[in-house]
Amino acid sequence: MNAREWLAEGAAEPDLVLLGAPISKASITPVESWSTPPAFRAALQRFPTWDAERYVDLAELHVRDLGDVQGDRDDADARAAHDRIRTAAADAARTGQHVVVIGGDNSLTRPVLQGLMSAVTGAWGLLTLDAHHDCRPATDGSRNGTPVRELIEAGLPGQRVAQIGIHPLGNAREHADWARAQGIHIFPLHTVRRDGMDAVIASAISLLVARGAERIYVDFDMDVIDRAFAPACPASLPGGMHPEDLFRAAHLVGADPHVVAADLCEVDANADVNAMTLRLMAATFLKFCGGLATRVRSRHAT
Ligand SMILES: [Mn+2]
Repeated sequence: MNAREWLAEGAAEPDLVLLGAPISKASITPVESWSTPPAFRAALQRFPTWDAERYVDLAELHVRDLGDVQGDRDDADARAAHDRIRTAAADAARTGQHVVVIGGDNSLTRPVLQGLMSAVTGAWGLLTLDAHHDCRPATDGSRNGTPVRELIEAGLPGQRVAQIGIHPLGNAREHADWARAQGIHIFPLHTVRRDGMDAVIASAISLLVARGAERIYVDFDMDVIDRAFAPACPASLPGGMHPEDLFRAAHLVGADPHVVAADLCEVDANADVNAMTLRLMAATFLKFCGGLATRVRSRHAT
């Protein structure tokens, strides 16, 4: 069984539900990230369900693909699609134990997390793997550069946000200053390289939990990866994170009991080169699922 067949299993009581959010109208640069969810599913066909490094079979995880929310291609802007995504995320949280959303551009993170917050009570925290702070002011509405600022301005405490992979040349000074002033825990790329990803993930999660986070949402903005490996991300940069570090992060957050949902976003399948970025996105999702499988394995065994 390949990973695409596994995703199509349609489990009655899913450990994980997947939702596609094919939107692109909120992107600051003109992109076609609406094209990614079906291409992502097709890329899964290239992978087995067996993770040899972690000795875990993803097939132990019961999964249901809920399909794609209606996107924004026929709309003037992303607002109506954001509302649909918010509702669909809340429904998804009532359907499965864990939720993964496949974008689409990064503006989806705000409606997805708000939908989850409305469906699942408790104090939420946000962990981003992103070259950017995404703390631009939403003066022109929700964009792919505004979700973290919008969430904080809507009440998410800045100290319950951690950001891993911030690029040295990826952000305007005023956005970096705003992020720091909110108390966001920032782990730039050079910190990942100095301390290693395992230590950074442990540190980020323990900081969020110490500030009261009971449930953690992980935003994988694929543009955290070096542009040489992620040509289909409009804002990926040279000198970015290497795939093996993102894979380590994805497994570790998947295995952490605080983590209940994630998104993977900012890939424009129509701009990809030889499916490089799509396969990177698919592998990141599978590493996350492998971490999750180590958790449900112990639950199914009891
Ligand atoms: Mn982003």
